[in-house]
Amino acid sequence: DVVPRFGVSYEKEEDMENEMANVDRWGFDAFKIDHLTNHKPLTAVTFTILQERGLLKTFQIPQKTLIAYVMTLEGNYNKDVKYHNQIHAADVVQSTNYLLSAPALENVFTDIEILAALFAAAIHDVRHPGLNNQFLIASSSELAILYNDESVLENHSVAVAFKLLQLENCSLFETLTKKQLQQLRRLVIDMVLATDMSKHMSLLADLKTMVESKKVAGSGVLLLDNYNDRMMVLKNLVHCADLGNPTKPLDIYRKWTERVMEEFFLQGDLERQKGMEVSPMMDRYNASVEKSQVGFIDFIVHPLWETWADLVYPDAQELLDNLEENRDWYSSQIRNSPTPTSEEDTIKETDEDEKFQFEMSPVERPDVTKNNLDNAPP
Ligand code: 8BR
Ligand code: ZN
Ligand code: ZN
Repeated sequence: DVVPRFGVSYEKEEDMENEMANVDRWGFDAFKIDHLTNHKPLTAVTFTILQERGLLKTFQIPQKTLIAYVMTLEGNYNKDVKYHNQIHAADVVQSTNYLLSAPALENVFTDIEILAALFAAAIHDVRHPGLNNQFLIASSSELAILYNDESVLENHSVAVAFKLLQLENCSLFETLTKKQLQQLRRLVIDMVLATDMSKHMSLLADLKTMVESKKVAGSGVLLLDNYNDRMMVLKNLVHCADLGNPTKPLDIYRKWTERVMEEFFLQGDLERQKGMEVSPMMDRYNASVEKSQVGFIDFIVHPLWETWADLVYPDAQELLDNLEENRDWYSSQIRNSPTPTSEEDTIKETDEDEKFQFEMSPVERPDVTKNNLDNAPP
């Protein structure tokens, strides 16, 4: 039997083709693909991209095996989770693929590195329960115990993804040599663990150092001549894709924000119910969605994307422009939005800095402050 064009079945042929025609563009709409494929966007996007890049041929991966594996992977994303579900995974695969295609990175990475980056993106949040590391640690969850409080969710996703490769018909990397497989595994582990937000500041610091001493070949393509530099750029690339929402067209960005906030508020409800301290951004009675987004952009997303844009200059200028416009839009909404009222009708003031403590490790706190000052608006 024949494999369908995008690796999954779908009914509205024309709509599907129209949307998948955007797979190489930054405005790609993963929500539409989720809808058109009966919630199999991850399979459709991953299959299409690997096929398009010729990676199945290069590594002799049978189409059937890829589909069996990604379908299983997709099934292991939690569809009831509002944000960290298969749509987010599909989106990060598509964004990673776009970033890998930057002219400044042409022929910089090997096929194994590209395969590893796309695979890392596909698996990076698998089995995410819709609760963050801090919650899992604070509530002494099974997962926190299993991973000794260190990058709990990220470690779990990698372990689950590699375990799924052992299922029947799912051995995606069977045809790779032992050396290729070792290399791929190392790359994937490092990239996924680097999506832990508590690693953000040190990852960004490394990227900044590289930008300062950036080397380019004659053709303007980046020169990355050692493993550590390549690895560091790949970690930042997937991290940028993971934090790409605020750089997308505003209507898409707003959909992601809605979902991430719904997920946060459910965690906040659970914290309240368990008598735990409610994370400021997760308190549906006190949080300001618009303020959170402006803070998220000013302290996390803009510093990262600005540095990335320097690295691949001028390939990411448009995305940086989007980001700045979107930031101004959310900022303009702050005055218009009604002030949230708490259960007792009291409003606690929470400053932006405090809001971003929640996923940063204590050791890295001084850097956050330093960064804030460095990037303070005039
Ligand atoms: P993860 O996808 O690995 O969780 O990293 C992104 C994190 O950035 C989210 O968990 C969340 O803490 C934060 N975030 C905020 Br605040 N707003 C976001 C948004 N609009 N889109 C994505 N992440 C957001
Ligand atoms: Zn994550
Ligand atoms: Zn993610």
